[in-house]
Amino acid sequence: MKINRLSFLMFLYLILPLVGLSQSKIISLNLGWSFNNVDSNFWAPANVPGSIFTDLIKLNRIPNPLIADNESKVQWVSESGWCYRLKFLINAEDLANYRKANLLFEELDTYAYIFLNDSLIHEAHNMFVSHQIEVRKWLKAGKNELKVIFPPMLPLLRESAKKLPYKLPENERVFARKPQFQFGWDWAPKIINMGISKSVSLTFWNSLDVEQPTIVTSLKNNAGIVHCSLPVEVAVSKSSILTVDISNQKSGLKYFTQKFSVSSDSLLKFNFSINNPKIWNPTGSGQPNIYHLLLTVTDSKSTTKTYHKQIGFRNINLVQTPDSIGRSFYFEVNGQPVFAKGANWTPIGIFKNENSPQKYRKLLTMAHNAGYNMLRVWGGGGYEDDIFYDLCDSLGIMVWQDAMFASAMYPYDDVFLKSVYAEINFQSKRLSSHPSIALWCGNNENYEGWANWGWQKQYGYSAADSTSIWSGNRKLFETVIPQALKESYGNVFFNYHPSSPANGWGRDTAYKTGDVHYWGVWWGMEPFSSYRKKVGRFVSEYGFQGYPSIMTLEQAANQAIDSLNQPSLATHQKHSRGYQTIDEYLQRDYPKPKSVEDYVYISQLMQADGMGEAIKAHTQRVPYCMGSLYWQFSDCWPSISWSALDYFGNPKSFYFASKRLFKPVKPTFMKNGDTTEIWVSNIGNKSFRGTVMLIEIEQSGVKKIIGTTPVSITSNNSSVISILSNSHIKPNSVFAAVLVDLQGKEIAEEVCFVNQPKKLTLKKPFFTFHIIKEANGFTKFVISSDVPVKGLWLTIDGFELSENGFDMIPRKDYVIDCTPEKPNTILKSSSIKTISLNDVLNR
Ligand code: BMA
Repeated sequence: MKINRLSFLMFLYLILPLVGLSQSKIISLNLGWSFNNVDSNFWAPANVPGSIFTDLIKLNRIPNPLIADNESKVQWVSESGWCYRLKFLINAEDLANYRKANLLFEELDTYAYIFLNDSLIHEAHNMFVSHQIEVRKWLKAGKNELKVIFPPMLPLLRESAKKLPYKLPENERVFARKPQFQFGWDWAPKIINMGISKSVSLTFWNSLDVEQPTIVTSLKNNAGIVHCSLPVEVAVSKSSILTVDISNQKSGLKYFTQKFSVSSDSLLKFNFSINNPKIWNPTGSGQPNIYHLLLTVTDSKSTTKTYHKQIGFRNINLVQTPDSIGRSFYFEVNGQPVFAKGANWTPIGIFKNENSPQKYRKLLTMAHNAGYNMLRVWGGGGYEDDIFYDLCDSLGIMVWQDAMFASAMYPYDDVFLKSVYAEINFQSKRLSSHPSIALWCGNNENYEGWANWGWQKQYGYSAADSTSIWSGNRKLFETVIPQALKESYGNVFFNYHPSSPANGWGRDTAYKTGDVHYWGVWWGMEPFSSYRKKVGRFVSEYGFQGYPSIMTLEQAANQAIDSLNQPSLATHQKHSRGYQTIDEYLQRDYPKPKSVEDYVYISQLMQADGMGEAIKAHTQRVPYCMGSLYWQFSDCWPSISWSALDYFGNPKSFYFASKRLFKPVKPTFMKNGDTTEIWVSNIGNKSFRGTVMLIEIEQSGVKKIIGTTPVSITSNNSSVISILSNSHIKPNSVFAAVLVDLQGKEIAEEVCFVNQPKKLTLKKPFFTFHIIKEANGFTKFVISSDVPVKGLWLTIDGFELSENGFDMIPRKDYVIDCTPEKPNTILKSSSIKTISLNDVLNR
């Protein structure tokens, strides 16, 4: 039947207003804001979502604090009060047609008074929750005005601190429920943000509203059935019959459908099962299978609300079983123990509004490409944006989620505890459906600090103060937070660890029981070889700094780099002994660099070698040790820090070392007294059989196979397969171990330069390049060298490389994938720059 176009349009014209009225209407209130300093009157345009700092930078009222030594010039901002204002129109029909109006601030940073048409409608004091306010009664037809007043942040926090009879460690910052690193950290500037940090909207509705639903699932081991529990909060204006449908958004398959009669705002609970779903696995254990659930709630007047949730099904148990040594600490995923490999995740930028989805995607893809299966969202940052968890779900990266408390003791009065309860409840409802969430942890290093950092003496606590602070904090981390989590998870099991680490690294038990943050290297100035002695059951932090590239240093300093000590750069090193620590370690083992470029190169090589020792030691000790999360994945500003990727996402040499050393199966060398052992470690989920070829290499490039050892190694196991006695080793010896599988395919290799880097006498290499163009625009290039090379660093402007910073066996082809940053970039041999330890030693 052919429908006359005009009559169809007329039909729509008649029917749409009716349909429209019963549905809700959402108005974005992100545009048109202006702001001023409460002590002046300079109303200027503001950005929402945004921050007072980014608005002031845009107006040239403050210099960009990420650059040079500008940080000190912007501190007044958080000492001042600010006001954000929006004038907006509401049409009379909307007021006539809708009975309810919800104003939603998805996030406010942090203390704020909200006025609508001069009435105070809400007070905010926690950045980690959203704010939803029913505002129908304050709205009027025509012009309306929304005002958000941010009182001076620092004075307010000082006032809170003064109310206590004693000082809490870290003083003001612990009172603010906002990212703690903003108060300055040993890798972050002090920039205490304020502002409307996420979107604002107004929703008009009449008969039906549904709270963002939360879903928790539990996977039973024995049957292929998943039990799902989906509590849904619905608001209805009068008695209604609701139809609820839960289906797979992609396939349309219905999991649940039922009619409910509700008379007032209610919490509806649905329990349903899904048969034989494909389970979610972390990287290295199988596919990270994801389901897309669609919830549809419809009332008798055909008002419909739909929500989409990405979910996955898996069992993750943190196994902490007492044993003859102490207590284990490992994750069992879908019944299999999994070696957790990855990093600590810190905020990726100072200003949240500038953290683009592209940046999240780039960083998390790099974590995935390096084979990581776990990231720890560290407690001094923030609960991450949804995109972070969505990507972790789909990339197979488990998330260790800290609650946002770090390296201090916190208030524990009723108002504070109530605010934390609401925060954890809000965040866990938001996150509990993500299959990637493996663990909730109460805080970072608070317990370690209380036990070992001398706060009691430093702050002069009486015995009564100490008892009160400690029991108050235990209540916070051992009762309030787990209770709030329990409310979100219902009967579904979740893992909870009150504080990371379980014990401080100065104590022997730290290496026998629970997780450890091992900082003897760096903070304790112990040699890198200590990593071999200080292996814990799960090493959730360890790290060593490396300089970022010269380009990043120039961006930090906003000028050319003549010296690493120049003041415009020095403020980007936030560790009080950072420069000296790098230098002292460098002098121990590495040749003295003669230029800034060589210094940067050597510092990265040292970071890769040093932290590489840690990963080797952790993986050699599997299954005693079942986790290795290094400190820290990336940076929040251009800086000199422990990161593997700099602020712009450029990898340091250590990133590539971690990629090689976190391979499921690999050979490694380890000096042990008078011998050098060759290990094969299997941190993967399958048994492995193959062969290790041991090669002796001369400085001239001559190489000979001196041993071939068959290898058979089960999952999560490691053993010494061969031993070189030091009497056979000459100071300048170079060895390589190459692991091949039964099909003869090369799996991994390691080159061992027996002597300290500064004592090596390596020859200047001659490289041969060969470029292979692929049809899809990607390029590979093959590089080989005439002599053994240590730490080859390649720079090719405009390309991302799959491998870098590696050692080379002479006359062997190394194939590197090059991905152009912009399409149609042509790779030429002349644009490939190289530097190696061989070069530095021969300057
Ligand atoms: C760790 C972290 C951070 C700190 C890092 C480097 O223990 O928890 O507090 O930035 O050390 O010092």
